Amino acid sequence: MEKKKIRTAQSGTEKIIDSMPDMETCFDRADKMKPCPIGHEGACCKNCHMGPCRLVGKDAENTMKGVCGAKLPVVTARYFARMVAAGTACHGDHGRDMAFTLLAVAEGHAKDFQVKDVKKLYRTADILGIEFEGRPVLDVAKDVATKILEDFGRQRGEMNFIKRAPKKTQDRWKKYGIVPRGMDREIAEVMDRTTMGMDADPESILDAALRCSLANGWGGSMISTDVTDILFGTPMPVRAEASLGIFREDEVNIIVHGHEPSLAEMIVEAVSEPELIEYAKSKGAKGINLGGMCCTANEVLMRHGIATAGGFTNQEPAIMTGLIDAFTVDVQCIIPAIVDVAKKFHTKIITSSDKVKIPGAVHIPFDEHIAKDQARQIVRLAIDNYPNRTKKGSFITEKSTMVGGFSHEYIEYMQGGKYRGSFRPLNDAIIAGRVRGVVGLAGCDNPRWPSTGIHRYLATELIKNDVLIVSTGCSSAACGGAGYLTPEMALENAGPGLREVCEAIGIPPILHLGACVDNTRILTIATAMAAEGGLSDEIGGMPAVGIAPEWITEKAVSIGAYFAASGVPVIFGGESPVKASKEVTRILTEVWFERYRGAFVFEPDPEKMLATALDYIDKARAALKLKKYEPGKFTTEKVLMDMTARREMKAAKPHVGL
Ligand code: NFS
Repeated sequence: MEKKKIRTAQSGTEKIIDSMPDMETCFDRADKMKPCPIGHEGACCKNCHMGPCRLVGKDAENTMKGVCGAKLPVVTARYFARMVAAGTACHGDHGRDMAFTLLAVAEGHAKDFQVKDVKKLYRTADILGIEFEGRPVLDVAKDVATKILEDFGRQRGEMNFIKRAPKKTQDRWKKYGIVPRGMDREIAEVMDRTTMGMDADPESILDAALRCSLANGWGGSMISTDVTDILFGTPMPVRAEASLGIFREDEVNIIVHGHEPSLAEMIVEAVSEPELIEYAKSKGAKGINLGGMCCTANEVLMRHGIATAGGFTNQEPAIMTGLIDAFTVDVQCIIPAIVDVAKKFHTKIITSSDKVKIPGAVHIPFDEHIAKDQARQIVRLAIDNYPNRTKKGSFITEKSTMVGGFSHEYIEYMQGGKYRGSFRPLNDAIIAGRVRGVVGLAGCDNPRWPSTGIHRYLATELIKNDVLIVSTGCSSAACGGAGYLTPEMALENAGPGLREVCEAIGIPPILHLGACVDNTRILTIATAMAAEGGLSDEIGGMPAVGIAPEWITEKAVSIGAYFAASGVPVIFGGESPVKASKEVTRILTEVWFERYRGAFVFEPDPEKMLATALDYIDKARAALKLKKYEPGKFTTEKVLMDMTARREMKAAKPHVGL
């Protein structure tokens, strides 16, 4: 008998796909569509109409040229750089939209939104050199929005948040000429350089790619994180649920999917309005149930405890439950196939951005001036659709509890309370060998192998090895759905040192930091750890690694590049998209490590990913002259700030959910 193919590590998702063998999903398409072996490894150039040129064959690196004469390393470097530019554009636009919303709020055009976190606004104003003491909040907000909007169109100079990086890290960027000027300029320049007849030096092309990526990490994405916190609140730990089991049979189910939380925040408010709940009851439902997908899910989960239905590969299976009345999408990672699946059910797909239209969906373009009314319109549409639901009951019942919402501010607070918050305990735990190192587990879940499976494998193995994990994007949905984002996970699965730290502070061994733009929270944490002392005095050299084991998007490549440039080695799963060129591979791994102390490594084998991550961590420990990591053997007896000690410190900040 032929062995059944496992499509995903999520049992609920697997069950729903199995129950509808005639329904096509991304897993079927991934089976049918074999990747083009030439493009897959970066050996195809289609940047002009003399081609596409395929630079393959024996010793292609040295012998093959495109019609224009471009050699293989140039072609491969261009391909990588263009992925970075596209990813930066995507995250950058997200930051731009958030900044425009803040400006609209400050100018009084977006009455449904407020500045919810005034302290964060002041902190951001302070970083930007904007006076805030004694000034009206909205005046400060206007200045902040105006100043950060300059980052997109600036032609010369430096982007505003570059100065947030440790001095040594900045010095490296200056030395190698990769300080970004303005986001739009860096994207345009990569596109320019990589057209036919332009830059023919792979190293120079890749420098431009790094500069562009920094415009994302220390620009677009960081702006997005900060403005989202300013408008909707800086996250604190909160309990939520995860997986396809979150839908309720007797309630109106609404999903918010995508990345930008502005409309989703309004929907969160609308679903608890008594009139709308009454309206739902008038249609026979017991209430309204809101859930999220992908990064919009992370945004509303962190701030409101809204459940997540999962990450990228759960989009179609979610609709296949037959229980979703309205599936609202904003921008990014929205697969057009959802409309085809929805046609077989009663689910209404609603697009809300003029940048994302899908034929067959209802289009309600988001307008911040009337945001709450639009949210109500969407909720009503879902309620009106509820009686059309034909599916009775649900056999997807498994769901996990999770704790999410560890902003970098909260992580600092939890290590000492409001007045003594710092990164000292974490640094000390690393120095002592209780915590071997830190891994940022991030990125997508991919239908090309049992989706979420590599996240699960790495998560469990890393914490067993006393590695603290910070998790973002669909990786946090993967871990959340597996039940890993709980303090109990530390007790049951973490190594002895990490378990002790987690128990003392009362945290899970995997901290949910938010959406993919919130990878910038990791940069902020690493910067704070460098400033705290005792480890590296720059981001490079920390016992820290980033892993995106199931990455899919160009955004992921841009993120990986800005981590590498900032000094963090990153390991990406799957076959390398630059495999065709040894020279490009050498630059990404060896040259970048030498210059920036970060690197971009592609490794398809999960066990080798783990080994490579631990190797980077152990080598960084050795270079810092820290004690060699040995499980259960710690060097110092420093007392961690435990829960009792923290309670005694009269912390004024509420402690939600833990
Ligand atoms: Ni990140 Fe967020 Fe998920 Fe991948 Fe897409 S949702 S921005 S790109 S698929 S992690």
